[in-house]
Parts: sequence; structure tokens; C-alpha cells
Amino acid sequence: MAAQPDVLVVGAGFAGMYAVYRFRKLGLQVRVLEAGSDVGGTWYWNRYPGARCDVPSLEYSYGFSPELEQEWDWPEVFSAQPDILRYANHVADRFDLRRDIQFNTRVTAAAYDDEANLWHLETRAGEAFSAPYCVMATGCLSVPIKPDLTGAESFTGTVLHTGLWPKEEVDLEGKTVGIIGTGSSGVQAIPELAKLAKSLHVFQRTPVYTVPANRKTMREAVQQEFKDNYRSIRDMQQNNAGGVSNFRPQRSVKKPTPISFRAADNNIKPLSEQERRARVVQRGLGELLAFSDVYTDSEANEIANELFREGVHHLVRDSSTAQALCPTDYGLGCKRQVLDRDYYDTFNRDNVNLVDLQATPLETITPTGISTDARHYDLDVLIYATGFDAMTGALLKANVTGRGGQPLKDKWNYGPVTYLGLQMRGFPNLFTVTGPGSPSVLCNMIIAIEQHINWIGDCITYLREHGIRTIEPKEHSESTWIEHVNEVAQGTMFTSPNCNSWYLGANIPGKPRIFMPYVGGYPRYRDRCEHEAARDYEGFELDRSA
Ligand code: NA7
Repeated sequence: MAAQPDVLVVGAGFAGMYAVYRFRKLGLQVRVLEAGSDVGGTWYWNRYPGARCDVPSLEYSYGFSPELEQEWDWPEVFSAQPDILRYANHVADRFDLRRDIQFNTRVTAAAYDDEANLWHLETRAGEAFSAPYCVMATGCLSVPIKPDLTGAESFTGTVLHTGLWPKEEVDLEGKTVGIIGTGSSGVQAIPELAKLAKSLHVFQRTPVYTVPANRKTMREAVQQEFKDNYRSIRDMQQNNAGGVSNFRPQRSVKKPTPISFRAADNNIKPLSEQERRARVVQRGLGELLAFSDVYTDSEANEIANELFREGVHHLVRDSSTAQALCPTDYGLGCKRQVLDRDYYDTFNRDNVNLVDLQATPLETITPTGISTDARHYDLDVLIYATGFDAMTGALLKANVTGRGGQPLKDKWNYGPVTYLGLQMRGFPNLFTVTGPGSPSVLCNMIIAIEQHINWIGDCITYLREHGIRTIEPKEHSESTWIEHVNEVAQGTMFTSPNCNSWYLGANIPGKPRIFMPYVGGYPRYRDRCEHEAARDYEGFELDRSA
């Protein structure tokens, strides 16, 4: 039997992988338990056609190893899933991470044992693991959900979920495919599925605001300029609200960098109608995202929404399809921005049909397809692009129980309560990575992950060096932090009353409506974490009775 590790880590996505590297450097014995058969997390599971990251790859990459930065080449500016997974595998090989990771191992329970001061983890296969510290690197979008649709089990064709896409190639040639869901995953998949399938029915409940993604291949000179400036780029990331440097190559660009329209004074309201339209015509729908007041002023927001709808009508030939694709009951900036490749143009194809579920509601899944109140659609393949139980789902699914057997689901009955998205009172020595109450999904995830793992590693080292038995947040720290997290989200489009996003848990019936990530910006958040470490974790209760 293997020796008891110092730290158990759940998940071998980018967080769990970096935890192995970092904790080893700190002299800790680490054991990672991962449900999948290999590394990569999100990028392991989300293999659907069209899956792609919405952060440039030179930024969405580890910064802990200058050698890694220099040796890795990205083929595109915004990478597709296979390239990101290839990178994850390279990192795992290069740093020999897999020897501390046990794959095909789903954690089904994590319980704190007060007396022994240990975390006991159980797996689906009945294995048991224990360690003094436990890190839940379980991801923010890792529990795919399917809506509870009548007859769903009766469908006899192939059923797929974008978030659980098979490793084996899915042959769609000659098939009639139906896809439910037009969030980020659906929008990315639909143009690719349309090319592969005989015909595609898109079942849409809520239309989306999506703008064209940057689809540039990487130019060698641009990549080299990034590589030459990586140290200052990493510093810039640390000081940017979203953890991106926005570094603009000077040497390798042929013409001078265009003047940024993202300046704080770049508002849509003061512009004339003609000027607004000219900007959109010249620069595309994405230009609407560059106006500052769109995110803070509901009038400005509606001006942009209307221009967006106009744009959709220009892009989609059939006017009733265009009309159905126009969002009307919520505004830009409420949900995570979706980026696409040819989404609207896909609806101009003869083999693609939009089914507007607001006009013709979905009634039942049948053995052969989907019935709406207007007609039946025969399908060979049914794809769910219906999202995730975001941010809290994976933590709750792991059946975490803290001091005195308190279930995490009870503590979070009215929404997630954490201090800094790193720890929960009543759950000593348990750490979460990019958890609710931290910048998390509002930040470049790799930057957020590295900061959390560094903080957790340093914290565990401190506890061990000072003979401290346990750490958990003080009650006051936790409650004031949650108040602050809520306060900074108020007044933003994220929390406007007509906004229903997964950030708010609104995609899950019965889930408390709380804005889960910290919107106050990564640098402000990081300062707070550093402040805690520098002041001997004064916001935490430390049990020195060891
Ligand atoms: P999202 O963004 O949660 O989108 C899920 C989609 O599924 C959305 O269009 C939903 O419509 C639709 N949905 C959910 N339930 C139903 C039912 N019952 N009927 C019809 N349509 C339904 O998930 P994604 O996977 O696309 O993206 C999640 C994040 O992953 C994304 O933001 C990126 O950060 C990566 P609704 O809007 O609820 O009406």
C-alpha cells in the first residue's frame, strides 16, 4: 500500500497538474485522483467539434516555467481543444506529472475526521485515501447537465453531450442531427456539425449574443515577440482585472497597432446613430463589446442590443430565422460572451434548420426524435449542449462533509459561502481552487489557478513549519467577504434583474440565485490573498494545539 500523502488533490485538469509540480517543489507528497483516463480537465472532456478557448493561447498557458514558455509553439492565436489538450499532455510528460496521478478514479466522498485531523476520500471503485490536506481542483464547468425532458430515456438513436464528448470519432455523415442548446458550446459546435451531418436541427430556447472570434493562425514573428517579452507579459497579467496582459506586439506587426477603442471614455451613448452604425459596419458586431457604458448603463446597453439585432438581420437571409436568432429579453454583458466562427452564416445553409422553442415549445423526446407542439423532428443523433452545474456542482457532487459531519450542501443551502473562494469555515485544511467567491471564471483561468495553487502551497508549508494543526476562515472573514462579493456584483449587467446566467446559477432549477465569481478584479483579489499570507493568515483561525 502506498504511503499516506501530505496532500490529496481531486482533479488533474490544469489546476491539479500544476499542484503536482508546485507541491513537489515544496517537498510535499502529493496524490491526485482524476475521474478521466488522462490529464486536461475541461480540455479532456470537451472534445466536441469546434471546441476552442476564448483567451489567446500565449496568455492561456502556464507561466511557472520559462523553459516551457520558450519551447511550446501554438499553431493558432486562439487554440482549438486538440491543441490545448496536446499542450496539457506535453506538460504532463515534460514534468513527469503522471506518476503522482491516479486516473479513472472518481471521488464520491470527502470527509473530515476531526480526531485524526485527516481528510478521508472514497472513490467509486471503493478505494480509500487519507491525507492531512485536501485540495479540490475539480473545475468550474465540470458537471455537465441535461434538462429533465419527458421521454428523454426513450430515444433510441445516439445521445451525446458536448461536455462529455467521446474520445472516439463520432461519424455524423449522412445523419440527421438535433442539438439542444445555443450557449458557448452549442454556438461553437453548430457550424462544425452542419458541415459533418446530412441535416441539423438547432433547438433554441434562448438566442445568444455571439460575435466573431479571432481566427488568425499564429505568425512565427508574433509568437517570438511574445516569447521575448514573456516575463513582462506575466507581470502585466498580474495587474489586469481579467488576468490577460493585452500585450500588443510592436516589432512583428506590419502596421502600427490600431488605436484601442476600449478606453474608459469610449461610450456608445454620446455617439450619433450614424456614428454608431458606422463603427459596427466597419468593425463588425464585436465592436459593440468595446463600449464601456454598455456594461453599466441600461440605456446604452439597449442601444447596443438593438444594433446587434440589426446586425443579425444583415447576416441571416431568412428573416424569420434572423428574428428568432435575436435576443430580446436580456442584454449584452449579462452572460459570458460567446465567440463564434460563422455561427449566423450557418443558418443560411440548406441543411440547417432553426427550431425556435419559444414559438413552438419542446413537448417530448420520442424514440425517434423530438416533438414540439408544432411537429415531430426525426433524428439519428441527439446532442445536448445544455451546459454545466457551474462553480458549485463538482464540489457538491463530491459529497464533502466537514467538522462534525456537516455536509457542504447544508452550509451552501442558500448559495456558496467561502472566504476568498479558497476555504470554507467548518472544513479545516480543505482548499478549493478557483472556487466561488474568487475571480475564477472571470479571469484567465490559468492565471487564477497558478495564483491559487501557489497560495495553497505556501499556506500548507506555513502550517507545517509552525506546527499548526488546522486552518479555516474566521466566521467574520467569511461573512464580510461574501457581503463584499455580492456588493461588487451589484449594478453590473451580470446581476441585472432580467439576466439569467450560469454565473448566477440560473440555469439549474432550484439553485440559489447568487452571483458566484468575484467581479472586483484579479489584482485587487490577489492583493487580499497576499495580505492574508503576509499577516500570518489573520483572517483565518489557526489551531496551534498540535
Ligand atoms: P450554457 O451557456 O449554460 O448554455 C446552455 C444552453 O442550453 C442554453 O442555450 C440553454 O438555454 C440551453 N438549454 C438548457 N436547458 C434547456 C432546455 N430544457 N430546453 C432547451 N434548451 C435548453 O452552457 P455551454 O456549455 O454552452 O457553455 C458553458 C460555458 O462553458 C461557457 O460560458 C464557456 O465559459 C464554456 P437557456 O439559455 O437556458 O434558455
